[in-house]
Amino acid sequence: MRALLVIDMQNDFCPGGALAVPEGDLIVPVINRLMPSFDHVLLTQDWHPEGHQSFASAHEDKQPMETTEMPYGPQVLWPDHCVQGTVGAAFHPDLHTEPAELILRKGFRPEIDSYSAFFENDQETPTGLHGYLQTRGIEHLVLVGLAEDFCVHWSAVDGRKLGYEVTVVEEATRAIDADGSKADAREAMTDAGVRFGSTRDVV
Ligand code: VGL
Ligand code: ZN
Repeated sequence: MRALLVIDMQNDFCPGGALAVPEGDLIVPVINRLMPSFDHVLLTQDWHPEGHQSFASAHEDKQPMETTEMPYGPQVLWPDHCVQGTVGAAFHPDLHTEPAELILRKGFRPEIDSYSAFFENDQETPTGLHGYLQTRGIEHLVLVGLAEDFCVHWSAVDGRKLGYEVTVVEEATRAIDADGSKADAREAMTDAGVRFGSTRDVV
C-alpha cells in the first residue's frame, strides 16, 4: 500500500512568504491533481513556537542562512517562519487539504528543529509517523512538497532507513538551493535508494 506524503506546503515557503522557495507555489496544482490517485494522503506542517532555536533571531550575532552548532550538530539558522497560528504557517490556500487523513505537525519543540517527517534533527526523537504508517500497512511513500533540499530530502532518506519504498515526484517539489544544497540533497537521496519519478509514473 502506498501514500502521498505532502511536505510543508505552507504560505511561508511560497513566494511572498518568510522563507520563500522559488516557484514553490507552482507545485500546488500538480499536487492537487495527484491526490485522487492515492488512497492515503498525508500532510506535514512546519509548526514552530515563537523564538524557536532554528530562527536566526533567537541567536545573538547571527543572520539567516548562517549555521550554528546545536547540541545535536550543525543547524542552519532561518528567518522566522511557520510560527504557530500565523498566516505563514497555514497551508497554501489553493492546496486541497480535504483528502488528507493525517496532518503531522513538526518542529514544535523550542530547542530542536525537525526537517524530517520521521525524526527531529537529533535524528532520534520520533514524530510518530513511522508507527502510524506501520499500523496502517503503508509501505511505499510518494513524496512531494517543500523544500526538496531540506524537509523532502530528510523525510525521503529517513523513510528509506526505516525500510519504505520512496519516490520523489520531481515536478511536485522545489528547492531552496543554498550553497549547492539541491545537488547535495539529490546525491544523498540517490545514495539512500530514493527513486525520482514524474507524475505520470505515480498516477
Ligand atoms: C524547511 C527550513 C526550515 C522545509 C522547514 O520545509 O524544508 N526548511 N524549516
Ligand atoms: Zn522550519
